Amino acid sequence: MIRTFRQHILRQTRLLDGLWDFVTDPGNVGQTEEWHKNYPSGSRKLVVPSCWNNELGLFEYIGSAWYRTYFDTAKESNIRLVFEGILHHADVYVDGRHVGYHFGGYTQFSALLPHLAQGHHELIVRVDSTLDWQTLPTDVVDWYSYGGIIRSVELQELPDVYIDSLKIDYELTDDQADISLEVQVKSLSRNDSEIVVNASTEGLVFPASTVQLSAGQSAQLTLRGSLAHIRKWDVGHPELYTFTVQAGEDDLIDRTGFRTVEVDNGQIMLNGKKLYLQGVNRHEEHPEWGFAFPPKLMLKDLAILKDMGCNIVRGSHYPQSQFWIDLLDEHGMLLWSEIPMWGCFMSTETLASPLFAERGVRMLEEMITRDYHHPSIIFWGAHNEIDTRTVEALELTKKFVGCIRSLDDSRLVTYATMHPEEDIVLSYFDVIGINKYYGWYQGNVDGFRDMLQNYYRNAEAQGAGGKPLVMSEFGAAGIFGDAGWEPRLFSEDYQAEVVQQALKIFREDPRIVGTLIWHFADIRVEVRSDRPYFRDRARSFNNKGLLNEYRKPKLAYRLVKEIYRSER
Ligand code: ADA
Repeated sequence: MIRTFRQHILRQTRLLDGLWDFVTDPGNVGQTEEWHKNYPSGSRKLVVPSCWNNELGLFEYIGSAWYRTYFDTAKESNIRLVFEGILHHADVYVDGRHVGYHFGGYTQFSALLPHLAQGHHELIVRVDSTLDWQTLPTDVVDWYSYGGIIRSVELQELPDVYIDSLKIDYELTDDQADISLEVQVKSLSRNDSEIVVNASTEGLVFPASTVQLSAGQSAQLTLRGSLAHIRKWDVGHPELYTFTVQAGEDDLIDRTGFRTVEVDNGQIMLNGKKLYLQGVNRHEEHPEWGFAFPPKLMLKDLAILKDMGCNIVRGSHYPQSQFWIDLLDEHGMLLWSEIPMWGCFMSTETLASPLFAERGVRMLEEMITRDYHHPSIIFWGAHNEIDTRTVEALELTKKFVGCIRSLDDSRLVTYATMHPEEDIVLSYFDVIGINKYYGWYQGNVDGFRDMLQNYYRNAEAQGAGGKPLVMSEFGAAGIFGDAGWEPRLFSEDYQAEVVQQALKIFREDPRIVGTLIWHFADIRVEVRSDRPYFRDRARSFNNKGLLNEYRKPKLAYRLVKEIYRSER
């Protein structure tokens, strides 16, 4: 995987990124003609990872496509293929055999091939970027419907007994951490085995444990230890601890940071101190790369966030790549992480769909399992702008929040509501996020004041009055370079005025604990002549970025920087 640090020294890994064969399949004939066995001739080459829509002639292509590459094994080996992100449906075939299916473009999955014979192997992936009313996101999204293998593909050679997962948990008492490591080991061996499991981190060697495994079985063990005088991870103080686990001939390296996050008296407390959140929403998107966002540009985006005075970024609206989250860990920047719930505000049919709910729960599980150790993540976001006035939303909320809390009780659970005045799910969350666009879709900026009073009344009535409130989205469109003497709609001046006035209102309200401006940079939007959506998106972009899509600052950026860097 593309991480900022090495996850294995013993386990052999290699990236399969590079030029793959690629052919689109608009009629879906590939399945009947069994392209997984007879890959069609005349295919073109495409770089993995990338989005195919960034290639000439494929800009508007939504549908299925077939990718092919090869890999060699020098001896019979246990192979695990790890796919970091494929938009959206993926079927994986090795040497003509179907070895896995996954839905969900922003979470990783793997295919396991025990005892794969020595030789030259063909890997084919059928990718389908089609979305509908039961997918996350749905087929109506305020971003571009990119398709493809958007993140890296890694090949791992596993020993016969290997580490399948690691979960690092800790309890903090002052500056002491009581740590437990839950290690899951699996055997692919045809014989019984006995292995020793060791683990260590800076200043601590865990007592080793011996595990007996019957052929083909798995086992879970917990290693415990305590560390005194720990350095806490905090905003701007990215203290990280690296854990190395070795099980027989396999190893796994991961990192975490020690910190607490909780709610007290209507405030968010990080390491026991009141936290005021200043941030933006950010899509991991760029017009040249789509969602296959290059690491080099991530570093620059992070530098821009820091320059602006942000301490948090919302990963709108899907799990971000691990490289980005590693960088946030390393720079002491907070993250709100969520699953791609978008397009469910128009009807409750989607919310009531069992398939939709099942997919959402699986995505939550995949996101939380993958990203559990990142200290930068303080919020899990359950959903965005669903119709939270309805019983369907209430039922889905119970499922999603129940799932999150069962997997992680060390972080806060939040969501973004567009119906704060009538919302009936407030009591399920630790922190409430409000998305409202006074000054853009609704009246003028002063409308925020009445809306907030109505929200507070609704929250009181539901027994949720004391919950911390974050303004999770607000803003206005401003076309880069359109500046003048007066703040006309769509000008940089107008956008700057809306954002500045809104921030003033929010910063004066003691019940608001943070602001996340929509949006970091302009993003490409799918505006199609045959559909009624997003017709106001000039240039086919959501122009509410403080920067344009090439990260050039607008007037609003400079004002926000001044505000975020000043005392409240
Ligand atoms: C919503 C949504 C964003 C974006 C924004 C806008 O609040 O969550 O993804 O679409 O509105 O620009 O209208």
